[in-house]
Amino acid sequence: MQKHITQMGFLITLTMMLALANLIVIIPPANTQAQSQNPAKITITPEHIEVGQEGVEYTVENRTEPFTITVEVSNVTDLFAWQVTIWYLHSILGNASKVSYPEGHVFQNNDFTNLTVMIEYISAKLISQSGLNLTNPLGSVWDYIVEGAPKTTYKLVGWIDRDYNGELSQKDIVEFLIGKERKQFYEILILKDLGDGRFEIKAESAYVQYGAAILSGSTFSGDGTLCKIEFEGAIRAGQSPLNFTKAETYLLNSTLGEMPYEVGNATVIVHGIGRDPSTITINADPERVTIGKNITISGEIEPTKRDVPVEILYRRNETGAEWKTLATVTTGTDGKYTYVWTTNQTGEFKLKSKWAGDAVNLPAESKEILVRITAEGIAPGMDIKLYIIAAVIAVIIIAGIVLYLKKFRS
Ligand SMILES: [Ca+2]
Repeated sequence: MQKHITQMGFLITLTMMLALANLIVIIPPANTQAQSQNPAKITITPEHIEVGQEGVEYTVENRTEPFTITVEVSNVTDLFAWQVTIWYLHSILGNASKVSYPEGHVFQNNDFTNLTVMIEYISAKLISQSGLNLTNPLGSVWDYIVEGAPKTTYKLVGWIDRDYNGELSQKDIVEFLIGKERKQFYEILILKDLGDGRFEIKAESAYVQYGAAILSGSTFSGDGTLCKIEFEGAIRAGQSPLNFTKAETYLLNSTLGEMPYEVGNATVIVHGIGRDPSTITINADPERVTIGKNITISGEIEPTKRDVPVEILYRRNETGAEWKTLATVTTGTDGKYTYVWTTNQTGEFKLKSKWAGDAVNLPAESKEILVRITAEGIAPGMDIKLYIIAAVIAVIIIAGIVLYLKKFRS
């Protein structure tokens, strides 16, 4: 019994000593207190990048000069693991090409491991679940639609009115909440009114995610470099942020505690001629006619373009058949175009339309549609065999009538 008490006494003493030791650690010395007033900071260097030349049009094939950024930390204490997520506009910068740990990075002298290596590009189609207030889209819920993947629900939680037109539009940046925690930024390329209050957007997102954790060695304190990110060169004039997604950026200490931090984002300015994407639609009415009848071909350019030429092309629906110009028409004040095709040949034809773009928008080509022109006398859609059968029946009936008339006369 006595022994037990002694053991318990020892345990209590040990616990008290440990608590005291903890207290010593917890009570920060004066300089640490100064550090807590200056929290850790994650920054991109340089914070201002300018590439490209005025008057030049950059594309995926003709990029600006490449550029590289480094991600730095300052004021960290006991850094054990880190992850950074940086998003940017794919329409301007394309994809980052490489991410790496540069010479002298924070875990250089340790045995460490990669946490994540992601250079991601996402092209998405989203449809608002209900009517949308374009001037106040925050809180709206969207269905994220990917072919062959289950439908996911995204909530619009952030909005940057990039063209300052006061409403959700092409060029704007939206922040979507995916699930409970994940946030992702998207640039709206096309915003389409579905006519029933709902809207469809075509949007894209691009980001780099990178990290590291120590396997063995000592944690890092002070200022240093985390990683280096290389871009092959911008693909379009404009301005892109290089911004941290805070929900997916963290600094952990050796007790896996998250260090509070501030961020220093960066901006890339791309000089040159910058144009936005556009789309063009095509419809044919009717899609099946007999030769000599009219097919009305119509469509529109998005965003609306008045008095611009639209080329309508056609080809036989056969492999190797070449596209020929059917007509060149001009859009009206409503941005729509129409052409009435008086058909003069039979067969199945593919139709498409295109426009050449202008100073603000890139050219676009429509999808291909199919029309069928049948010989005169054949009801549209009627099979040729049925036509022969009908002709045979007609001949039999006529023969019958002739026979009947002959009998009647004789
Ligand atoms: Ca806008």
